[in-house]
Parts: sequence; structure tokens; C-alpha cells
Amino acid sequence: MFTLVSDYKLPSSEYTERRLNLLGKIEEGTAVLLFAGRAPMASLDEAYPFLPNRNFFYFCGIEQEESVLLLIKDSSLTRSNPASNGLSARLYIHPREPEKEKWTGKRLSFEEASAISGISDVRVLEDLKEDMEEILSGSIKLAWDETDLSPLRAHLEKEMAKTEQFDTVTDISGIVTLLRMIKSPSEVKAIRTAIAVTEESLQVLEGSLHPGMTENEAKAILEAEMVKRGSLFQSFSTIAAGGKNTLCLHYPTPRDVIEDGQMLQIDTGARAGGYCSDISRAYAINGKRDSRQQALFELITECKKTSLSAIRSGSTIAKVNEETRKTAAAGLRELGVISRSEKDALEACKKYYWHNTLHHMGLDVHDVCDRDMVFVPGMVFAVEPGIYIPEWGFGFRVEDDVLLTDHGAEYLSTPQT
Ligand SMILES: [Mn+2]
Repeated sequence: MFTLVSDYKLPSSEYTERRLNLLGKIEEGTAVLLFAGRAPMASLDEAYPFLPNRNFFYFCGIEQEESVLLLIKDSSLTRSNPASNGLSARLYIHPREPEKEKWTGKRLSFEEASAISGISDVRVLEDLKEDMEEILSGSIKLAWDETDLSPLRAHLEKEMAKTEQFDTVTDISGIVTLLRMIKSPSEVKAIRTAIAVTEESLQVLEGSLHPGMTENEAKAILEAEMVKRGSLFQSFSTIAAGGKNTLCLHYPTPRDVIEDGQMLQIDTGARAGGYCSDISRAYAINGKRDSRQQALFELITECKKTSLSAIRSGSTIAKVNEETRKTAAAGLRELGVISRSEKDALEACKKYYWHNTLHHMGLDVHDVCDRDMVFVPGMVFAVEPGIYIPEWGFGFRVEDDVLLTDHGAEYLSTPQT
């Protein structure tokens, strides 16, 4: 299998539907502004790679810097255009500029932006200021995403702070979070595709593991396979940790040699159409787990089973964590890591089992969520019970991606055996 995701896109109808969902949840007489943002500078004239603001991207699928989405809910629109249902969407983008594009790459034409987003009204960014002045001179109120750090929003916020309208600006980030927590069939398909890229790449890596290789070599092999398949930006920078480095969750400096007899922890994920995957694998570098490595692998597999059955409608992140910790504590006692005389094994377990066992996953790898919201079908989670035993000099997590359906949790990835 060779899954190619270079041009993976969701259908524009998906974005149209999301915009209608959002407008259905906000007050009449509101204009929503969302910003793509721009890449922050890394140094002097070098920028970090650009990824659009996820709440902006969610409603239009546009990945061009400094684009702006304007959504209006106003019944006067229906009077002038009955087909509008009182709703309208406009996209503001930088126009094409051949001279500039020679340096920084091709920009979208209006037609391309329209085809991706399903928005017919595409305008030049320059018009935004005047258009907003006109809109806000009426009785329309402004709404935006206050978690958004884009320079353009910060600029507008500063400008508007002096005006009366500023007192009535609404934050829509909470509404968007609730929408993003439930995945549509197209979103699940994109996530499955991202997972396919990750799994194919992991298979290549597994075939090239050998004692004496370095952590960064393992990382490079894996990421090269994902890039080959068109996933240019991964869900996050792949974690590759060998030996005692496996005790560090987000181990950031992969440069050590992985010795015979050691474990290698990989935590990685390709993207497709902007959607993340997130998979962790624990490999014995010489291909054969010793008895302790095998015992921990079996315990973590047991924990994952507990997590899966605890992920059901009506449950919460906290409940799944608690259920899973019970399995971990019992197993660690069995293995003698927690002594049999220990009265409170659940408490003692916290030393070895100390990070969340699951998180929502979507456009962000640790996706936006209301942590206390009870689970409903359509939610997608990365499930990653991890146990780290300093006394043994290693630990790891094994992570798979899961969809909650009407019939319970279902694996999207293929669990490691
Ligand atoms: Mn994860």
C-alpha cells in the first residue's frame, strides 16, 4: 500500500455545512470574523512554517496566509436576496502577484479559493477595512475567536478598543470547540487516511530497526516515509527515544545510540487534509522483547483494553483515566513494582502512570475540547496508556486512535501486538 495525501481535501460542501451550523448557533445580527494568521518569525527574515489558524480553516479549508473569513447572520440579507436565508459568507485573500510569487510561491486565484471553500464571494484583503466599517455602522454586532493570536486580529482589537462596538464583541471559540469535538464522516475518513500514512511509514521503520542506530536515524526514516506520501507537516515532531530516554514523555533531543537490548519509543503522526493521526509504538530494537519489556507491553495492552471499554457514551476523560489507572495499579503490583505491602496501590501507581490516557484528536493533535463534556458518538480520541518505571530504566506508551460510535469505541488504527 502507498497512500498519497499531497492533495487530500475535504469536499467544499463540508465547509458550507459547517458555516451554516455555526450561524445557526449565534444571534441574529452578528458578523463573525475569523483569521488565517501568518507564520511567526523564527529569526531575522526567516519564518516558521505556516499552518492556518484551525478555527479559521475549519470553516473554509483555506491555507493561505492572512486570509480572512467573514460570516454574516442578518435577516435584511434575506430581503435583498431570498436565497441567502439571511446568511452570507465572504472570503478575503491577498490577490495574485506574479513578482512576489517568484519568491514565496503561488497564491490562490479567486476561483481556486472559491472551489476549495464553497464561498462564491471572494474579495481582496484590502477591501476588508472598508467593508467592516460599513457593516458595523449598522446594527450588526461583531463576533470572533478570542483564542486566536493572529496579528491582524490583535491589530483590529487595538483599533476597536476605543469604539463603543468593542463592548459588545462576542467570543465564539466555545461554540466552535463544541462543533469540532464531533467529527463528521468526512473528518473520520481524513483521519483514517492520515493513519494509513503513519502505519505504512511505521512498517518501513520497523523493517530497518537494528541495535547501534541512533534515535534521530529512526526519526528520519519514519518522517521521510511520511513526507514521501505527501504529509509535509506531521501532527507534531516525531518523538524517538531509546533506553532510559523513554522515561521522558516529549523527549526533544533524539541523538543517542540505541543499544542492543533497549526499547525504542516512537510517537508520531502524519496529517491528511489538515487532520492528524497520533500513534505510539514501543519496539525492542533487536526485534525481541525481554521478559520485563514483554511484561510491561502486556500490562499496557491490558490498560488499553480497559480504556477502550471505558470510552462509551456518557463517560468522561476523567472516568477513563480512573478506570485505566486501576488496571495499571493492579498490574504493577502483580509485577512487584508496587510492593504487596503498599496499602494504597492506586496512589502509588501515580509515580509510574502519570499522564492522561486519552485526548481528543482532529485538526489539532491534542484537539480543542471541553474536558468535562460527556462522550457522544462521533468523538475521536488518541488512547495512549503509558507506564514509566525508573527502577527498570525504561517505560513506554502504546497509542492508537479510536472513534466512538453508537456501539462503543472502535479502533481506527491497527493495534500493535
Ligand atoms: Mn497522543
